[in-house]
Amino acid sequence: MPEIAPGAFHYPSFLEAAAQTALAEEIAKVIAVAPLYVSTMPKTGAPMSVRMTNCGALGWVSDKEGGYRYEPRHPQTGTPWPAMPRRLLDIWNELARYPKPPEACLVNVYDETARMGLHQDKDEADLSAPILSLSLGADCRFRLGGTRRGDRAKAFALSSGDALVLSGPARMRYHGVDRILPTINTPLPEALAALGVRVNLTLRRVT
Ligand code: MD6
Ligand code: FE
Repeated sequence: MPEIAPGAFHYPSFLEAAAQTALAEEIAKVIAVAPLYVSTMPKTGAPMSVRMTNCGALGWVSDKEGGYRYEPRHPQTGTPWPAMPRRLLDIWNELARYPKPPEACLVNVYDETARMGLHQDKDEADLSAPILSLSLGADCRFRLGGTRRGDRAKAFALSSGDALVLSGPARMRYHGVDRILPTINTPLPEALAALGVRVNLTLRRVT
């Protein structure tokens, strides 16, 4: 039932309210150590509308000169990323069905106007590992396309507490966030509420 396309699993309300609050508190601690930053696009240097940080051994970064890549340190503080909370490793073990632990957790913070263009996650050396995402706060309209950019996409809402796994034949599907849905709004838990309206975490195996 959660399999919405071969290899793509959507678990609505996977995290109940108390688990969302506990996760938000841990992510707030991550952000306190590894402040949110604005990434820029390769080549153009255009800023992304989403603010980011990471936890885990590696973090996803992007800038004009270096492009998309994983780095062991925060691009502004130069400090290693904070450890991945145990809670996230447990969720990976429950949902990812992959023998090795995630090495990176990208934290994306959206305000009401932020979006994420259609993309493939392909900066990981190990493309056989799934990517697992968790959403907190406002609903968004999420678009899941095919493995070619022009393929027909299906759009659905990702809501607070939802988990999404892209694995196997779905791992290289294009996807993005069309927009935040302001009307059907779950506020972010208190610990994160000052930072934006929606937070998405993506857990990745990199090497
Ligand atoms: C977001 N999510 O929900 C962006 N990528 O804000 C992603 O880009 C994503 O949800 C890979 C797997 C699951 C995802
Ligand atoms: Fe993605």
